[in-house]
Amino acid sequence: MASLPRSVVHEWPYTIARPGVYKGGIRGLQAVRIAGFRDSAAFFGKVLARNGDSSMAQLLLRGFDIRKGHLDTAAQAGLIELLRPILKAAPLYRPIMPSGKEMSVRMTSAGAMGWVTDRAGYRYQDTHPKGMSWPAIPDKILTIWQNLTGADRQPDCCLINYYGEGTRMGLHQDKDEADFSWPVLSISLGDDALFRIGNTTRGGKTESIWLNSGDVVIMGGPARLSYHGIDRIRFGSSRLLPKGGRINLTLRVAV
Ligand SMILES: O=C(O)CCC(=O)C(=O)O
Repeated sequence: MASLPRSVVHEWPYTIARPGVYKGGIRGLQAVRIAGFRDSAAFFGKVLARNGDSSMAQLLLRGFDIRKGHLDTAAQAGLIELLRPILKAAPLYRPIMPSGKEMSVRMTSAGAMGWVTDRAGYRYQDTHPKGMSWPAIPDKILTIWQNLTGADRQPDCCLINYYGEGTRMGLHQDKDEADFSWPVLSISLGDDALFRIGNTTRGGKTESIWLNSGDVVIMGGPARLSYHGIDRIRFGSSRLLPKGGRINLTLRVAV
């Protein structure tokens, strides 16, 4: 296997190079190999043709199933409308890590459980730090989970992260859930974000890809506990949110 530099950034859109073999295989979709990628065993893409364009694609990067352009502009705008009352009922706040340092993103949740962090540690709890219950996860969001994961269970947490200008999220594992056999599904809305994927243990080489509005990432299987994070956003790169920035939703089966 060719060795990779310590960190590789995959730019999108890629030039499609030549047919390759996609090990996961999805019937009816053409398997293609992506140009410019050196570690052919680890990274394959499949183009889903839509009205003659190739803006939708499924990529597999270090076991993360990345659906480029899964949500069209109307679907993205629809989700933002659904989030408005949630953000009113359970406002975004800036969480504090157990170290006492503030996170740069602002956060809230929907669902029976919400993920929180403070001096007492990382955990799920059934109330917002201000005391109110979390609002319900909208059906449209649950449908995305159902369609893409086919899981028998619905998520009980939709963590909502807001990335303003200059914000980031360090490499971390999602490991506060009770059962890692359920995937985590992430939906990107708004500004582009540089998403870094590492390994299931700390350290080692990493690879990054720009996530755009409408992209969905499924983190499951052997990659469920892989380190991942957001290095930076391209503030103002999308017009989805009137004041700019990025919203990321992660659907989780917490308890
Ligand atoms: O913003 C993202 O795309 C990733 C969010 C994330 O890693 C998390 O909420 O645990």
